[in-house]
Amino acid sequence: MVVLANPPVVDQIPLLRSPGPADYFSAIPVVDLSSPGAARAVVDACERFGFFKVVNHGVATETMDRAEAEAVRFFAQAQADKDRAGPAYPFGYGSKRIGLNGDMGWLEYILLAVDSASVSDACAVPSSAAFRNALNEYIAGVRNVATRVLEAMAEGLGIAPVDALSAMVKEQGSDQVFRVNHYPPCPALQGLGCSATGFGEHTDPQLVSVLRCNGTSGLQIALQDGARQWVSVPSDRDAFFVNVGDSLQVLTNGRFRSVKHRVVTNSLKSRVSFIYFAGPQLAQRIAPLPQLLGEGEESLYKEFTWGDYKKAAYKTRLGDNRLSPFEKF
Ligand code: GA4
Repeated sequence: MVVLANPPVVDQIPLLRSPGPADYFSAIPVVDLSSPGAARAVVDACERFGFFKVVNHGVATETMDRAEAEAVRFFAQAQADKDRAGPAYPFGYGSKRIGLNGDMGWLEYILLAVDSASVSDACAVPSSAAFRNALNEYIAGVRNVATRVLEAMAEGLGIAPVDALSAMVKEQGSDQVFRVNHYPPCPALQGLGCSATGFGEHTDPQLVSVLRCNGTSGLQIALQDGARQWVSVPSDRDAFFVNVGDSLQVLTNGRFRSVKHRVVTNSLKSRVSFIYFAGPQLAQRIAPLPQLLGEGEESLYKEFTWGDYKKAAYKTRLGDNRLSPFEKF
């Protein structure tokens, strides 16, 4: 048998089948955040897919465009200049390596901590005032969207008070992370029917993640009905996409599912995405909300805090099931 090696440029990066037109999923739920039906629509989408698109979110197009333009300018710098903004851990610029345990993707990124509603002073990156200001304006907007989405979830689930979930991510000291990803095109694979993995399959750890991307598609989610099927999410630069994370799956005792997702690199166009990860304080207990447990219904999970989860998460590979150590059954 002849085993063909990956072309040298994508050495060590797993390849995926290139998505075709039939892989695009047009049935992604769309939630109009300004409509009275938003709460019900959010809950329905979280139960069915753990994923939905948000429109009429109130964040100005200029805010998104300015942050994107500054990100493009940052990534267009010489490699040596970008490397000076590294390493990625705990916060800063990184390239190809994801996490600490050998995962690789065809991307470069900036990982940042968010304090209250802006980039934490603990992050030296980005050093450009224009980029930092643009990100801060964007973060204030996207954080507000996350809050409203979490309130809609509580309302739709019939939980009181309505800030039962959103307060966890708004409290002083909550663990909020922000990531800017740049997936350069990978022309070496053009016409081969395969694409470089941009970001390998995983679930997000936090309550929710709110993503915005430029006009280049690449995000795929795994449908949860029966046999696993990867579908491509059509890009929409004017909307946000929301993922349910592992913590919210536990808080709802599995009623909302944390969605597996990944990014496939385009061979010709670069993709830029911003993701805001809404996590709680380290000491926050992650357990099903009592109001969601039916009579006699038990938690599916052992007791743990967000700090316990995080500590364990950094020992895992991207594609691992990070909730399995906490499952009771
Ligand atoms: C996945 C979601 C976010 O991008 C992230 C990632 C984090 C990292 O890049 O440092 C992790 C990954 C993510 C989960 C498991 C660990 C930690 C890489 C990795 C292998 C910032 C996050 O919070 O968890």
